[in-house]
Amino acid sequence: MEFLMKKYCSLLFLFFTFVYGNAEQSGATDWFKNGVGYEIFFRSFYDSNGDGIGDIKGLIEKLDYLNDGVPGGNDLDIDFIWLTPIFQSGSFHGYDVIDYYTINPRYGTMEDFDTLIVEADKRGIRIILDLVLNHCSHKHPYFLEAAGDKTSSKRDWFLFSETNKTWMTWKKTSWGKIAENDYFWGTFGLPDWNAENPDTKAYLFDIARFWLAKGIGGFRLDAIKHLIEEEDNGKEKTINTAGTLSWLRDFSKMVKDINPEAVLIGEIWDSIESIAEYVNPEGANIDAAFNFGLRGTLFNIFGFGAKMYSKKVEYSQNALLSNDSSVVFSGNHDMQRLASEITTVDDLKAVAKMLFITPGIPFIYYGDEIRSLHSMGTSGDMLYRNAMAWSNAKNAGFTTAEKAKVLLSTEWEKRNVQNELSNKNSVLHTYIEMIQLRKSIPGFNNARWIEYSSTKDVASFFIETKTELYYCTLNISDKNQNVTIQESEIPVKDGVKRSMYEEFYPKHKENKWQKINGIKKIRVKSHELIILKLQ
Ligand SMILES: [Ca+2]
Ligand SMILES: [Ca+2]
Ligand SMILES: [Ca+2]
Repeated sequence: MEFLMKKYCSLLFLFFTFVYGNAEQSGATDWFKNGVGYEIFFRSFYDSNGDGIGDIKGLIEKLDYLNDGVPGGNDLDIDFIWLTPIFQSGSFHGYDVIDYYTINPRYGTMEDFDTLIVEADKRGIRIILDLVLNHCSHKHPYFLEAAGDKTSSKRDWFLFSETNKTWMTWKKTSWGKIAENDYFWGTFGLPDWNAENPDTKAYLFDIARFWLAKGIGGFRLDAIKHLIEEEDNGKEKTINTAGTLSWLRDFSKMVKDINPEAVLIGEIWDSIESIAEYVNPEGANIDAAFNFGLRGTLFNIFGFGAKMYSKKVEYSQNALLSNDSSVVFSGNHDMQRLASEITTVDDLKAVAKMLFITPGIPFIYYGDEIRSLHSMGTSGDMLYRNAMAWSNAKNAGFTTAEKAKVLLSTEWEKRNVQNELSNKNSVLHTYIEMIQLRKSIPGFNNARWIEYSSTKDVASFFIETKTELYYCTLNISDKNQNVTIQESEIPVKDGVKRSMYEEFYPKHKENKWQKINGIKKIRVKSHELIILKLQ
């Protein structure tokens, strides 16, 4: 009950903060700021009761694969899990919530959820819930009431219009027709909340309070840049508005007042400059946001080249000011799977190395670590929200049902957890090794990346943590390459010129500090990562 205990301690902490000032506050989210995350598309992870749909008990059964509670070993040692929506909803994906206080009965009960929190906590894992604040289901009782009666007190909880006004999202109107001269605003076709209405705001805040009281680690804020729409002189602004930023600043304060350890991660699918507004304390003041630009470059790294990736990391860290507000990720439920683009095992390993040597908060999209492919089919989100492949048993070991109610991934007979675990040279073992490597460098998530001499084939850069300086080189090409470090070009750290190096990764038994005299030449083999620690 490690962090459930901490919950009570944090109340004490709040008291002392009040009395003695907030000098210690910065450590409250260290579990997140130093951690590694994993996204689960909930209904596709593991089915415990044979109905063909993934569920909470299924996730509990598989927690040891994610983190067995003992540092090291053949598990991923991840620190937090983002679950796609688990609330009562009317769809496959769950982003259209009907009741924010009820677990989708397909997934289990509230008791199951409470057990999940306890079982996760035993292993040092925190649960991050997907919270959809922008919109709800057409079947949400408040929307039914508001749409059915123009005099309803819930009418002002949504945005209605008598005309199909000109507001646009994605170059088309998002006004949905209810009846003649009666339209509702729905960015995604689902009714947007009028989040600015104080009653609606209080309702949405209460939902967060309820789940925080259950001991969750925080929220992933879905589609949050669309929260509040503004109109000025007849000209609409539907994304990244000042209203959205200030609403979130209030929301963040409420969350931190309840639990200073809880975190908020924004889905702002936008430029790095727009994302920066959300993590800025003067802006939305949330803890972190998904770095979509960086993921795009990682996905296409063999086209763009290693140098462009390195430049992009630098650009992003300069815009965000601090890397520990940048979520770097292998993919998510809205994107092409990594292994569909990057086809060879060696290339996938190189990409895993790049991901885990990038400062920020890393997230793995479930299945990317076992090279999961899309399902066969022509289109649709279900193709990459497919069943986790656990073994080469029936239905990839996902369900004992005759047929899974989610799609199975292509080549699951080969690409599954059982096979990847038993093969020491697998991509999964590279993920495990890279996570361990990352955790062996304290403060890595918030380190600075200093581009040095990258080329299209090789990323060569320095990593500067609070206390240490490392030189890293990663060859993403099929050929061996030579790189050099000029002693005179090593960055000065804390006023000290460093020129001694130790082979940090891979580690060698005969490892001794050596001097770089003038120029050090390094041969970096195809797909190899080398890290030197400098002093
Ligand atoms: Ca089930
Ligand atoms: Ca472990
Ligand atoms: Ca909205």
